[in-house]
Amino acid sequence: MTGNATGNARRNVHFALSCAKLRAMKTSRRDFVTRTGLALTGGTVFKQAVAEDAESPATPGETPLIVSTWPFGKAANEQALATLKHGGSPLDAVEQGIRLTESSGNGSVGLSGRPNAAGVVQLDACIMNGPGHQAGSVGGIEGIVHPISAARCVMERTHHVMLVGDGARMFALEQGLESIEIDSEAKHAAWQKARMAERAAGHPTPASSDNHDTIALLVLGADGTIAGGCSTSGLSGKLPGRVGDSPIIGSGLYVDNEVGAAGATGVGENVMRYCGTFLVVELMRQGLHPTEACLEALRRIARKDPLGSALRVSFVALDKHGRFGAGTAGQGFPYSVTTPTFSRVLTSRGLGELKQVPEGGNRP
Ligand code: SD4
Repeated sequence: MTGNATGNARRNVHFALSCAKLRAMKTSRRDFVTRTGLALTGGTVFKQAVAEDAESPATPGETPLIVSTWPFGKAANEQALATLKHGGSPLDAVEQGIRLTESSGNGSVGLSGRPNAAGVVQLDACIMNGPGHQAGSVGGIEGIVHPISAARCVMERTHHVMLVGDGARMFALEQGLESIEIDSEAKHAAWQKARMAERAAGHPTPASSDNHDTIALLVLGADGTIAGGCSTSGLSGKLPGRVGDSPIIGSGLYVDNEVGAAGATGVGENVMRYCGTFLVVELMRQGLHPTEACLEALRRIARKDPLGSALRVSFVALDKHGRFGAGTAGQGFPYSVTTPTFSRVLTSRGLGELKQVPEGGNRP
């Protein structure tokens, strides 16, 4: 579903953002050293001006602090910051930031994301609120414009944590969330056409392991509360019904208000077998800096996994003290960091070289 097609589709009522009180924000300045480095996204190596997180101060930082995956996370971070400035809570900020990505025409997030093997876009999302350790999630949801808002509704309006498939869609419709009609036949035809065009152009087919990205967005509020969210269309060409790590609490996302938060992007099968973000947060609990926690979690997974460090997995993290970081199993991955005085795409440290390898999972 393209942005245009979304625009043409029939829409239902918009989700109303819940209200929250204005929080004071500190505005201390921090210097970041920038340099040129290599970054890897979707299997493509590119150059950009970056600041390596190894150079960011390890002292308690400026808040609010917003950290997210990939360069497209920067706009989401800035939306999240604006939400906080207008009196929203960290949870509101997470939702609004991710909603921006979901409706931006992003090729891997929202209805403009990657279709599955049947040509249908099935979306995964989850959200967590530090206070009360609340969580909500939707898996394999179809035709809902903002899965992150559906996840929030699950969290706030049901006794459950996760809804999937038709049940998730029916719930989202009942909640009045923005939706489109599902015309699987038309979608399938459009997908086939796009696939043939991609093949003719020599680009990767939708079934390629390089065609997937996820927004995971973490917010540390000025009041010290933490929230996080994650949203994706998942791996392109995935089996219908496949659910990745992104909506799984402790895999694609984990928030512990006493410690910090972590989010994941990459091949979900290589995250969800290890409770990846739970592991990152637990390592931060033991005192590791967010960068080191991300890298140590990746090392542990790599020691066990048949793929070794060729996992195609990256983590972002922040802690209660306002420190942040990221790590990747490859050569460095771009992630976005925003505070009231700073908003930039940085490049993480990595375990090593990225190789073109199978996706992994149970049958690597
Ligand atoms: C998934 N983790 O569905 C997601 C996809 C992703 O970068 O993050 N790709 O497996």
